[in-house]
Amino acid sequence: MARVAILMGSPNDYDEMKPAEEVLARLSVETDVRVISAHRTPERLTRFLAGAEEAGIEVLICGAGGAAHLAGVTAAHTLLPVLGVPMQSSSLSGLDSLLSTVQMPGGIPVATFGIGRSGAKNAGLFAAAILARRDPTLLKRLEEYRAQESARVPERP
Ligand code: RP5
Repeated sequence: MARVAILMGSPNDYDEMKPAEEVLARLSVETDVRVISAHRTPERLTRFLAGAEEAGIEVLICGAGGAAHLAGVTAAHTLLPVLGVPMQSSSLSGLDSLLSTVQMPGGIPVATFGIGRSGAKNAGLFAAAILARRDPTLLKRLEEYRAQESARVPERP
């Protein structure tokens, strides 16, 4: 059963959002990956969110670009933690997506990550860290992941 939903505004966001899916797969956390746009498919978003918690979703990761509303609108519909990943848009290199995602008015929080693939990867890791608070086996896998990543860093260039 998926514990993390990874939503993105367009199929064109998938390449940038894949690291979230990949890192969670490496940690054996099941994900539900969907294309849902806050402005192009608003009913799809409300329908999905209405059933998300009951379906077992505990964290939502939302990637969108441009005037990126997906994370904010998602957060408006749920009390589950929402992690926002700004996509690297072609016109403003993702600065538009970053500001749209991060500048939520007080009251409806979106935890916003860096632009693009590293932001997606960190959002995946952060989702795992949230779940690991109540899941000792996942915490162990997260510790192993950290150790493996540290071991990959050479002492000299
Ligand atoms: C947003 O508009 C999507 O998240 C995407 O990043 C951006 C452009 O979408 P496409 O025109 O490439 O489908 O809704």
